[in-house]
Amino acid sequence: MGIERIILRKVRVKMKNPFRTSFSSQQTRELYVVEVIDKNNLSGWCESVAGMYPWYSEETTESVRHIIEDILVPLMRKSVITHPKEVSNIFSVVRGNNMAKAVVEGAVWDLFSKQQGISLAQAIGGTKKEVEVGVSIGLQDDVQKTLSLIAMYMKEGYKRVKLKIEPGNDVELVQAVREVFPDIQLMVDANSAYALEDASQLAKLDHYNLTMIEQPLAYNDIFDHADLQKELKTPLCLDESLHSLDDVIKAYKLNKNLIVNLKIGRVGGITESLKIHDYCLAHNIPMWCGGMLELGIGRAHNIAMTTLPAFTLPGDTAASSNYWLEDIIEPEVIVEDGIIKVPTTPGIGYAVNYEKLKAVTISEKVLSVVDEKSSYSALS
Ligand code: OSB
Ligand code: MG
Repeated sequence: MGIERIILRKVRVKMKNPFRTSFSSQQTRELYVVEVIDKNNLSGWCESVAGMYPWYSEETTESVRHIIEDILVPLMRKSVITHPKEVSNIFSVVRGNNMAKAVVEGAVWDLFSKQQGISLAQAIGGTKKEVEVGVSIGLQDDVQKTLSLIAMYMKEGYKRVKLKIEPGNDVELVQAVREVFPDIQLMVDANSAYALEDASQLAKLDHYNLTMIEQPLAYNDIFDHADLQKELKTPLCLDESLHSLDDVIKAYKLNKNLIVNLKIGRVGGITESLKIHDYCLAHNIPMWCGGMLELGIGRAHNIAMTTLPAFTLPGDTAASSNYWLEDIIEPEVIVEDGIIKVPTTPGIGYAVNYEKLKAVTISEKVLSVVDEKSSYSALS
């Protein structure tokens, strides 16, 4: 593919409002934006979804930088990359660190699509022209606030609402929402805040016609979730504990009611995501594309992923303006009647605005991918 260099830009951005889950409240994000540049000066883009602190998963903003700079880029220097599907093989000697792998691989996929002159959606085999999306609502100080947020999102046409819950902030919250919004597509996400002993409390949620309960138990558990499912009618969805196709296969073996939240970063990239997608499609496992409070580049990747046929449930890719005063892509991601029109221009289909990117960049590093000893430079 003629990849010559990678630029790592650390950006700092402030969200319009704090986003509170059972594990943290955050309003500032620091993340790496990765630009992969080829010998014709074409650029591919992706953004890291790792948090600043290891509250959601082990990875952090800076662990991602370390792994990219000190491990993944040196591996790339020793390899010839002719297709983005090869990148996950090259990285497979590295255990874990999926978000670091995914941000580099995602940028290579964007570059590849641009080299081919096709959209990223097309490059991965997606066919949908538009995708339906929902919205994730963080924990609020009072129920009224949640109700008015839902009213606003319903007016904007979002196809489903996901409520964050935590012990002490669950059944009454859902009950209050259901009284005002009896028919909306509603689900909850506990981000691992419960234990198997809480089964009877979680079973009360069965009365509210929820599409699913996302990751109630430990971030690294698959087994107990399957036991919990036996106590619940509402399907359980896994987020934190699915890192690969193997994890999905095991979770489905144990629980035929499984729903999959697919996050490209959490599973190590687009190639692994495609494997998971194909498995879910073949086994009729409902799936949807999760979100990690992304800027526009990350949203664009999620939109492309959602164009694949097994993504039958609305995902978490809200409009850029839901979280950001100003995005770094043009145009921003726009949601109308709960629908995003999938861009058709090459790659991710949104242009990075260098001025806006520069305004939020706090450090920048250029890494050469071409090595004297590499076969790539010997060939070129
Ligand atoms: O559990 O899906 C999650 C945000 C950060 C970390 C984990 C999660 C979330 C969200 C937000 O729910 C989804 C979004 O990007 O809108
Ligand atoms: Mg989740």
